[in-house]
Amino acid sequence: MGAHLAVPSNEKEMNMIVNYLKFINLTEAFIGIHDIFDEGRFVTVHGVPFVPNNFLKWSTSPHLEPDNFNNEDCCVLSRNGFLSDDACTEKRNAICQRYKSFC
Ligand SMILES: [Ca+2]
Ligand SMILES: [Ca+2]
Repeated sequence: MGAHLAVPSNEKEMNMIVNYLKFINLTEAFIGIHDIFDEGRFVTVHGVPFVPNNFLKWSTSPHLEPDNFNNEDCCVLSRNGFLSDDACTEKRNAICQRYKSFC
């Protein structure tokens, strides 16, 4: 029944999040990937190492991400579909994910 910061697990989920960001006119939002515990080793909220894939990649413009600028340990997904590290203390919207419960 719980929810957590979203971690898109396929292209369909990724597109759903990006389309939602566009729909509510947000530039970016936090998702469930971070390197809080071990700098440079990004993991999902499930504790699984994050490896960029064909649908979820680091941003390369205007500069290469992740850059850990001022110790950024949380990740935001932008509406252009790319990932950046960002300060966990930034006041931003977050995309959460909840699973259907089975009765
Ligand atoms: Ca970091
Ligand atoms: Ca960054």
